[in-house]
Amino acid sequence: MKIVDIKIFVSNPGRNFVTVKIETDEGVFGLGDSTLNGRELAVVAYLEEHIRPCLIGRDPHKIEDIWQYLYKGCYWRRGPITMTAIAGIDMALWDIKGKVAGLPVYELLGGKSREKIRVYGHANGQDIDDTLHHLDHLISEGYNAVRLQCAIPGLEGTYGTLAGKKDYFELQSDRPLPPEQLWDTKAYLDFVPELFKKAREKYGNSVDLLHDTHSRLTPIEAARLGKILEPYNLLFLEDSVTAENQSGYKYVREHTTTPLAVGEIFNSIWDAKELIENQWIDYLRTAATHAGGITPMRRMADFASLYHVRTAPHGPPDISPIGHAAHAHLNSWTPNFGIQEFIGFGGEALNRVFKYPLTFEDGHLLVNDTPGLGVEFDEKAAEQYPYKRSYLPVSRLKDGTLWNW
Ligand code: GCO
Ligand code: MG
Repeated sequence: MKIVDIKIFVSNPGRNFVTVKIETDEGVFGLGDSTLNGRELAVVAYLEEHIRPCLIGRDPHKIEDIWQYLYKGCYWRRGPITMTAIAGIDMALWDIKGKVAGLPVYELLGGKSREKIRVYGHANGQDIDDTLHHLDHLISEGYNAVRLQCAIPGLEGTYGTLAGKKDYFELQSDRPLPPEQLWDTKAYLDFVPELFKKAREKYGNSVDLLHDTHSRLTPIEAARLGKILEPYNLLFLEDSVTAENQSGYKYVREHTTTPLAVGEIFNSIWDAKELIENQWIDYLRTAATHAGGITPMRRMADFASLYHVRTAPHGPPDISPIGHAAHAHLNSWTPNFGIQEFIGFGGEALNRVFKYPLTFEDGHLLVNDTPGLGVEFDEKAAEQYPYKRSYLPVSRLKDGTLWNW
């Protein structure tokens, strides 16, 4: 079997997605996700100019060799552009192998370790009542683990608080320049414990709660937050600090028993090595789409399992249904799987372009047994939704200092 072409599709059915299609001489094709929010076209150029020519004529069954070839062979290892480009190729190759074998990808990985995949949803609001109202709604839909994010008084556009509005998808796909938002750590730390206090008063321990700090704190601030939140028994506190310097988590860890999660911007195991082997974190949030695909995610999960770290893959709307499907197959297999972030199946346009192999039931995702990854992609429909440049926001402190968004 030979690779005869690699096509790249950029579409915006609600937000931008980069889809890789590998075609073979036997007519079987594979699909992969190479979406890097806000930097999509850099990945497209990498795929078209620097990967496509090298793979034409190769045997698509050699997934490991192709992965090593793209990773080691480029000399400039790692980085989000390279690893997101490799991810789309790697997923497409697993998709082909599954289709040829007549087996879903989870069977190729070693078979199911569980029948269903536990997910957490997002409850957001403009104030605490609004957020808890959203939580009520998710509980009534069957969720039993929910991330709470609430607008901080005085901080317009606080991270994660748009989802309560119906245009969450659109707002994030219509930012031709990066919007600027205000950040104030003191206002945040003064406010956020009240959100969890009220949530526990209302629901007791009947629902698992999570929270994303989106890397806004220093280690000692994060340590303090973790400690204050201990009575509210979070499933995890996500991205409390940036992790370029992994030992930042040592200080958070030493001061709190609130479980810690990080990893959505990691693009290789090296970003997490110290975090894992020092047992500074509890959950690894790395995504297949941004870390080189299914092949390295499997290795990361195995490595993490040696240190009691569980996986909790990043599941935002800026990962395409193919990336979500890759996670579903990985999560079905991963013995040390923890929980999957999930915020629904997207809008009408998205569902016209992609068909998921997943269903939501009682707080869990179920993956069907279609061979390969199981996603269908309608190329004609995708053409109706052209790419739109769109950026993530940036954050500034009140005095103008640029901060972590
Ligand atoms: C999450 C994330 C996202 C990211 C987004 C960036 O936990 O889901 O933090 O909201 O900000 O994916 O592209
Ligand atoms: Mg996050």
